[in-house]
Amino acid sequence: MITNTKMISFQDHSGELGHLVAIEGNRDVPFEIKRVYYITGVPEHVTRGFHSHRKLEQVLLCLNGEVKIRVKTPQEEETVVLNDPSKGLFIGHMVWREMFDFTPGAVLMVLASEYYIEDDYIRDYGQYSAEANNFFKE
Ligand code: T46
Repeated sequence: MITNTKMISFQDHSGELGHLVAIEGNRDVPFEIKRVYYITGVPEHVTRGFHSHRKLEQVLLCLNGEVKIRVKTPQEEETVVLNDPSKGLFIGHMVWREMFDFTPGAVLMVLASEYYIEDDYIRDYGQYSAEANNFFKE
């Protein structure tokens, strides 16, 4: 996995009655969960994201269907396929992300370490490269 990302496996309580996955802040994910949001109904060929966060940490889970997440730093790049609701992609500070190839009916749920703050976003790749080169040098 590239710097500041990792896969997290959650315990899946499966049985004849179906699946139950429980996620506890500061235990199953490495932060207190302050916000949850989900993305649905993304048309084919649409790519979302194209930004990084300075302070925000998140875990992305695909609860239904499949979605691909491209994560990058100025030095590294990887595409992670999310299609198992018991596995989450942790994305830490200063990692650029793009979400694409949503299958019809895909549900992308995101657990976030902070409330929504637009100033935490870096949406321009040139600005991101400059800040990230500095950040990863330290
Ligand atoms: C991320 C990826 C995985 C809010 O008002 N509150 C919120 O909590 C969020 C997440 C978004 N918004 C508003 C801001 C925009 O007007 O919803 C609109 C769409 O947000 P955005 O274009 O940033 O959505 P994505 O899918 O490109 O990115 C989102 C998150 O914003 C981002 O933090 O890491 O999902």
